Amino acid sequence: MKKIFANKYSFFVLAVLLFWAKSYAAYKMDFNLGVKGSFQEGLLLLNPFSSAIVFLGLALFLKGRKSAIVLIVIDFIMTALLYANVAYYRFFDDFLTFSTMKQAGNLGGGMTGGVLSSIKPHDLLYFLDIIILIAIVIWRPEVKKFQMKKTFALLIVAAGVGLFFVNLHLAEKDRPELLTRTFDHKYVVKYLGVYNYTIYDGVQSAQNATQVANASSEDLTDVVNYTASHYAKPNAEYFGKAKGKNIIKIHLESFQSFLIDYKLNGEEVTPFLNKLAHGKEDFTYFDNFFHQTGQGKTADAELMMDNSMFGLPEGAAFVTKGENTYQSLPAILDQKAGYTSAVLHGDYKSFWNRDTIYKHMGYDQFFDASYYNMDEENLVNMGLKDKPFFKESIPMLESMKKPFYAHLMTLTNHYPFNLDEKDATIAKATTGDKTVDNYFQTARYLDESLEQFFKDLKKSGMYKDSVILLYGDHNGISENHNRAMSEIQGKEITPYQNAQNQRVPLMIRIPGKQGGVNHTYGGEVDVMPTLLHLQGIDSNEYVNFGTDLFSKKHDQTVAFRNGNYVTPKYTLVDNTVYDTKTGKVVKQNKKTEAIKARVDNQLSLSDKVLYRDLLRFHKLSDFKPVNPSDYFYGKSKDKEEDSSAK
Ligand code: GP9
Ligand code: MN
Repeated sequence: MKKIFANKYSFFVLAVLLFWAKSYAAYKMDFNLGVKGSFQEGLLLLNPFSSAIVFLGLALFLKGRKSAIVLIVIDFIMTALLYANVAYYRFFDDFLTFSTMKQAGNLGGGMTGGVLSSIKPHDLLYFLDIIILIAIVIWRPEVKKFQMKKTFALLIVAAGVGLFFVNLHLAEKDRPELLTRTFDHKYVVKYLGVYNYTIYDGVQSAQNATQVANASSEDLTDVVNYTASHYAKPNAEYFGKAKGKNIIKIHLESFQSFLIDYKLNGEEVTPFLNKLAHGKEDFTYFDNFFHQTGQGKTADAELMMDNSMFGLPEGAAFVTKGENTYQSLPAILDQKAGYTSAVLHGDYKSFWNRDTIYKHMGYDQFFDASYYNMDEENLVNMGLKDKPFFKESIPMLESMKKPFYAHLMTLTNHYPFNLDEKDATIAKATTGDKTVDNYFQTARYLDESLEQFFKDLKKSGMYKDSVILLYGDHNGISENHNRAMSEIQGKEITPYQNAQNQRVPLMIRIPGKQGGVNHTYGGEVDVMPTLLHLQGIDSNEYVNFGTDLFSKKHDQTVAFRNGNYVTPKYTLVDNTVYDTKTGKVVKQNKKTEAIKARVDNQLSLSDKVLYRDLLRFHKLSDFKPVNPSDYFYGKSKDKEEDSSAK
C-alpha cells in the first residue's frame, strides 16, 4: 500500500479509475442508453475517461495535500452532477438540462417529490470513491509530498482533451451530425458521456438566448410558406358542425391506448372508456393517435393541443418560452366565436409555469388547486384525486359564460401510480415491477372518475350539447419497464413495439355526429386545426404544424419529438425503418428518406418559431395580439397583486 502511494501519480490514477467505474456503472445500471453492438459498447467504456482525466487533471497543477483536496472537490462536483442526472433520469427518463435546472424553482414540490421518490439507499455507493479518497488523504502521509511539474500536468490534461477528440471522431463515425442535430439527449450521453453532454447543453442554452435577440420578421417567411403548403382543407361533412357548442376537453394523465380493451386477469381495466372507444355515446375513437411530447411531458401535450406546434427538443417551452407571443386556440375561439375559456386542474398554478403561459395563450380563467378542497385525504401522487376533482369542477363549469372551452386535467394516473386501498377496485398486476403493477389501479380509478363526471355532466344539462374530447397526454410506462411490459403485452418490447406503444387515445364526441373507430394516424399537433374546423373557423391563416384529422388531405405522418416517426406504412426508430403493420425491418428508400426530411423540417421550423418568438411578427387582420395583463387567476384581484408585488 505504502509503495503504491509513494508513486506520485497513483492517487490521481486511482481517482480516475474509480470515477470511470462509477460513471460506467451509472450508464449500465441507471440509464437506458440503447447501446447497440461492440463499437458503441467500446465508446461507452471510453467516454468517462477523457472527462475524468481533464477535470481531475486540473488538480495536478497544485502541490501536496492541496492538490488532493482540490481533486476531491472536483470529483464531488462531477459526482453530484452524475447523481442528479441519475435521480432525474429515473423519474423523467431523460437527462438534466440547463433549462430544466433553471425551471426547478418553478416546478414546486410535486416535481421535486417525484425525483426524490426515485432515490434509493444503495445510491450512496456513487459517493463511495470520494470517501476512499478522503480516507487516503487523512491516513496516507505520502499524499503531502505530491508535486508534479506544471508542463507534465499540462501534458496529462492535453492527453485527456486529445482522448475526447478521438472519442468525438469515433462517435461521429457511428452517428454523423451527433452535435448538430440534437433530437435526443441519450445519444449525446451514450457517445460522449454525461459530463460532456452537460457542457454541450450549456453552450446550446447560451446560443438560444441570442436567437431571440437576433430574430426578425423575415425569419417567419419559410415558416408561413411551410404551414401554407401543409394546410389541409376542411372536410365539408365536419366543417362548422360544432359551431357555438361548449368544448369540454379532458386530459387523461399518462394514459396509453394499450389499456383500451386490455384485460388484466380476465377483467377489463377501463370498462367505461372501452365503451366509448366502441362508439357508445357517439364518441369517435382515434386508435392510431400518438403523443408527441418531449421533456415537457404534460406541458408539451398542452402546448401542442392548443397551438399546433411542437414542444422543444429540450426543457419545456411552457417554462422557457412562457412569455412568447402565441395565437392559441382559446384566444382564437374568443375573438372569432365569442368563447370564454378556462383550465381546471388540481395542482397549483405555478407548476409548469402555467399561471404565466395561460395568460399568454388567452385563457380567461384558471381554476387551480386553490379552488379545490386540497385536504390530505383528497390527495394522491401529484395532487388532487380525480373523483373529487371532477365533482368540484361541475359548479365551476356551470359558472362559465357559454359557449365555453374548458380544459380539464386529471392527475391521479401519474407516476408512481399510487392509490389508497379504499379507492382501488381492481387488483394490481403481478409483474414485480411496482410502477407497471400500480398503473392498472390508477387507470381504473381514472375510468371510474370519468363515468361519474359524465353522469354529473348529464345531470347538469351540459352534456347534451357539448363537444367532449378526451386525450392521453403521453406514455405512463417508459422504456425502463420493458421487461414488465413484455409480460403485460405478451410480446417483446422491441424499439419498434415501443414506438407503437406511444399511442394514446383521442376520443371526440360531436353532437349530432355518429361515433365509431377512426383509424386515421395523427398526433397532438393535429387537434387544434381539427377543433377550429369543427367550429367553422378555417385554420389556413394560422401557423399550424398539424392538420385536421377529419380532412381528406390530412397528413398521416406522426413526427416524434426526437425525429423518429410513424406513418400508416413506416415506423422510423433510431435509423431503422420498420413496416408499421408487421414490425419487419424495411430497407431505407427514397420514400422513407423523404418522410424523414419532412419530419426534420417540420420540427426545426416549429423550434424556430418558439426559440425566436416569431409569432410576434405574425400579424393577422382579424386577430388582436393577446395582452397577458388582461388576465388574472387569483380568487381576488388584491391577492394576486399582493403575490406578484414581491
Ligand atoms: C402536473 C401534471 C403532471 O400539474 O400536469 O405533469 P407531468 O409530470 O405529467 O408532465
Ligand atoms: Mn402528464
